[in-house]
Amino acid sequence: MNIFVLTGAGVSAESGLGTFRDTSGLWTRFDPAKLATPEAFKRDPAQVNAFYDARRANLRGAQPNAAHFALADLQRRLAETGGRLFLCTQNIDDLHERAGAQHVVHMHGELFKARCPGCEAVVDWRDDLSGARCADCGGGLRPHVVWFGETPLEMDAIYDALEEADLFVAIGTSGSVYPAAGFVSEARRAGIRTCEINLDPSDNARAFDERRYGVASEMVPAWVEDVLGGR
Ligand code: BV8
Ligand code: ZN
Repeated sequence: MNIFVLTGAGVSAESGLGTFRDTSGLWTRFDPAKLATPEAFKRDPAQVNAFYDARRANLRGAQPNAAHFALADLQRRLAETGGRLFLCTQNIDDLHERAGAQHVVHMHGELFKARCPGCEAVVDWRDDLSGARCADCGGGLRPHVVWFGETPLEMDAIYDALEEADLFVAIGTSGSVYPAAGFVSEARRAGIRTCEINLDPSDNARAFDERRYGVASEMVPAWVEDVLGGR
């Protein structure tokens, strides 16, 4: 069986990383228009870098939770039976990888990477980014993160994997950011079964055939057992 899983900030919420639109969500304390756009970075790189430096420090102290481990386990067990889990995340944390998941597709980039706008070099970066220079061309580095108005990464691979899936599952996402929020409609158009696992109904909940509500650390391990048990 080929399963396409899309995760959002809700899967990392119980690991202590902020979500975006919940009551205490990041975007309720910071205005994304001010921080997560190329214009914001151009206008005030120090402020944008400080925002990501704070999140990078938070991530260094965070641990994967049971939902991350269950998805890594699902990927291993599907591969053993000739199936595949395509794990696409909107998150820029590395908790899926730290839980053992492979080939994670970070469509919105990665917090522990930096990019040089000058020569497009992408480097691992776990510390503060403010004032950092590119080793190749000396240009100022930016977070390797996809901001609003920028093109998400690996879209061709994502749409190919969607076409080949038998099941599309969205976990811990509000369904409010495109093109990720549109994946469920693509899946339905391709006649693929869809399932939403979330704390509460997302903006596009009605598009899903099956919906399971609760915290990811409980819901995802239970769902993995169901989907592998063939129930
Ligand atoms: C693009 C990286 C063109 C930065 C992010 C009108 C219509 C359609 C599109 C647009 C439009 N107007 C503007 C657009 C485009 C725009 C967009 O969608 N804007 C929105 C606001 C309308 N999109 C873009 O600009 C994208 N680029 O469109 O390029 C294109 C299109 C197609 C093909 C090629 C080119 C780029 C968007 C990327 C922006 N970058 N992140 C950073 O992280 O700082 S987006 C940001 O929101 C986050 O990264 C996150 O990934 C994303 C989505 O948020 P969620 O992950 O869903 O998080 P949220 O807090 O919203 O929800 C959490 C959910 O978890 C909640 O439902 C909650 O109930 C649940 N939850 C909480 N706790 C738990 C839980 N669930 C389970 N257990 C728990 N414990
Ligand atoms: Zn460079």
